[in-house]
Amino acid sequence: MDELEYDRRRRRQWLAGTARAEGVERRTLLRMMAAAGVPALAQVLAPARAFASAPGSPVPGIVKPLPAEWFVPRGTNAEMRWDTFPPHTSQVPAERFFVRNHTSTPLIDADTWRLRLFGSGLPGSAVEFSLDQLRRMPAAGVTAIVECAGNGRSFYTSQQQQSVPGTPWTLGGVGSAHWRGVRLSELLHRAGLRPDAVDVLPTGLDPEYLTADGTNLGHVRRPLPIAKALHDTLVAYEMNGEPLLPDHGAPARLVVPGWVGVASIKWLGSLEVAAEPLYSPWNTDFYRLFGAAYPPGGSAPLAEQVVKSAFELARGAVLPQGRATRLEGRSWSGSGAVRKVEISTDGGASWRPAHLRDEPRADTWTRWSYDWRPEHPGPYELRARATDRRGNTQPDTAVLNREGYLFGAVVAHPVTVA
Ligand SMILES: Nc1nc2c(c(=O)[nH]1)N[C@H]1C(S)=C(S)[C@@H](COP(=O)(O)O)O[C@H]1N2
Ligand SMILES: [Mo]
Repeated sequence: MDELEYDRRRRRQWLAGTARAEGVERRTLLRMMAAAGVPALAQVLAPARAFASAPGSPVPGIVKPLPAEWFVPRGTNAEMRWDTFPPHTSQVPAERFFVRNHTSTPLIDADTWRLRLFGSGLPGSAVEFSLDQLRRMPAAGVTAIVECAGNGRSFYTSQQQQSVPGTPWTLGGVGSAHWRGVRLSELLHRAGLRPDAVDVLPTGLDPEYLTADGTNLGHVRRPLPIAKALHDTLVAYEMNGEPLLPDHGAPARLVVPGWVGVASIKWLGSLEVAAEPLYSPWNTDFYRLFGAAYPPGGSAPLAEQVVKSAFELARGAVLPQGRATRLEGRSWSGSGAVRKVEISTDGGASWRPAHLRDEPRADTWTRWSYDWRPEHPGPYELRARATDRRGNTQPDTAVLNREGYLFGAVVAHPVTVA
């Protein structure tokens, strides 16, 4: 599937007036809504109430505990700490998984919750499924990484002296888990998918999102091309064998393997299946690449994630001189299994292969280790550089884009030997 070609087609249809774009421009939206008599989204969504997290929580709006040993609070989000992550755990337990919330975690009553499918890409009126109904359908298990498009963003600034807005993630805006649920293709076929359907628009039940200047962009939602929806997208109700935690989308969320995290809409309330292309702010103003290196309208909407690597080590860690230290970490890519990982302990001058501790797989990360015996005291910069099976290698620098997405460059990791 070629997202660029798809987007060109979508844009042509948009210009021809045959695509829909609610929320893309507020005035346009209001005019369209008034003209078409479209009910406000809130009316068609299941009831949800915003949940106040425990008093004293470092991130209001997140429900689960966020101990400082596991998380770094970042605005409405919580970043996972790699330096305290157990190297022998392959998947991230739900309680340690990073959280990215545009607003706050809603607490949704699973008994009255319904997932509503509707739209011009379905034959008749809307179809609803309860959680029990989903659980009685054939279940599928999928291992997948969820990673924020902004993961690594802070390195544009700290490593490349470029200023970018948004959450200053280091490398902990990512997690891998086993998900279980119903394939989206199964649901779409049960609802009677029409052959001319092109987009599926999942909408979250969390509170509407207000930009910094107070514009209400509505509920978090992002069109997904039908090909990806049918290929490997999951409507997940379990994570690592347990019902989803509220913060990770209970009672059900999308899991869109390999793609930027925003595709994996949490607290799924509805799926609009459309025979015309759809837009939302999350595939127009956000989650495209804008900047000198990109076309004026931005790149195609972001889809696959880039290659990254992280050390399971504190930045600025002190390591012993004259003794072997086992450096550990992992690498991952949205477009295939990791092929090799190289380590540099001299600031990038020379590279040696890391030992891969896992048989690399396309659906999760690959753990690696490297035994290092520094002979001289002083400051060092460690680097890990991965290459995936498609031949994508982490570059020395990432090409700047306005929102600071997809920082895939090699990250310098300072340590001190003493
Ligand atoms: N409804 C809804 N879905 C959402 C979001 C959100 O704020 N609201 N955030 C998205 C983003 S940007 C990311 S990176 C992932 C994060 O998933 P997690 O919080 O389970 O780690 O959820 C995505 N799904
Ligand atoms: Mo994200």
